[in-house]
Amino acid sequence: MNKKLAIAHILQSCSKEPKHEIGTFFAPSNIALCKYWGKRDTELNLPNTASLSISLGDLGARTTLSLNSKPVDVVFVNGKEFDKNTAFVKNLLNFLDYFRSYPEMYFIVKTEVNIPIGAGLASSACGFAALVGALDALFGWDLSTSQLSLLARMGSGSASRSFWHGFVEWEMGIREDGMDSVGVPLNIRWPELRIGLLILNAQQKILSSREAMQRTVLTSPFYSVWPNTQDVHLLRLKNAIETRNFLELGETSEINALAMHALMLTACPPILYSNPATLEAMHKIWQCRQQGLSLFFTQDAGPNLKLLFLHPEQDAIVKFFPDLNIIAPFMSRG
Ligand code: 2P0
Repeated sequence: MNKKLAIAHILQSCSKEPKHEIGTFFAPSNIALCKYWGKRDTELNLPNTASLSISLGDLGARTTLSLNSKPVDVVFVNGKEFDKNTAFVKNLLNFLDYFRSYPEMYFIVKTEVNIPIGAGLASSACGFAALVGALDALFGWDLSTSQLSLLARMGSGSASRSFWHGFVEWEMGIREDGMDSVGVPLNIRWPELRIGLLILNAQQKILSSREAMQRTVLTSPFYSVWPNTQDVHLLRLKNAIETRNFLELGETSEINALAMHALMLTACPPILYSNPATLEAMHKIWQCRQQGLSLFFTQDAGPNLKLLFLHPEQDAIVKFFPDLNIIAPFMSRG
């Protein structure tokens, strides 16, 4: 099935005309503890494995959408009109094409993003989720959160996990049309959990995750072991979350991220997102562990690290990493 048909299927009984003047939606960014790396269908963004994430609370994207009476799309990011040649805007506008009821339907997109774009902090995840949520609000579709997740997944895979706070599993699904490849919240709270964003380089990445994962699938001789590794890590993570076993959660998340980056190193040509500062930070984290701190990291398609720890150890950890941007994913959320 192609993307156009899959989207039409979800929107089959939905209005083609906006019901409101504007639609607004906030989507939190999410960080995978068990990574999505490789697709079985590049058109629908259907993954080779399930993945599991934690949302970043108030960090994410708030998008407001309205129709433009002028025959042009305009995209504002953080108050500034954004260059349409950037990958971020190009991808958003290409995806919007699937939602125009007629070719002359143009949009004004205003997005407030409070994380660096394209630096491996999941800006595309919250960007696409917020866009789909804003479309739903503008047209008054009133879709379920699962349906929004299905739609956003077709914009960017990880966006399927950006509709909930807390832990979210993106179920791999087995259907060819992808209608069972959707985000599902775990509904387990862990108030002491903290994520520390260690920004080592906020520049745009050179190679998109989309290209990087595809190259890994096609060229790494070790990719065949990835799905089994994921099965084991996902089970361990879910068990760690259910039993609030932080050591198991931290160890498994760190190993999963390192396994993904190890796979990338074996792609041809090789892919390396880490820089010297990334490696230095890893060594520091491992030294902290040797000194008894329960501190772990995960890393996405960029040089930055996301540290994982529990609130009682925060003061000790900040002494080692004074510039850490600390997120409490379960604070003030009911
Ligand atoms: C993840 N990443 O699970 C993994 C780990 C980056 C590293 O999902 O091609 O932007 O749009 O489906 O979702 C980033 O990839 O890729 C990603 P597309 P996406 O968070």
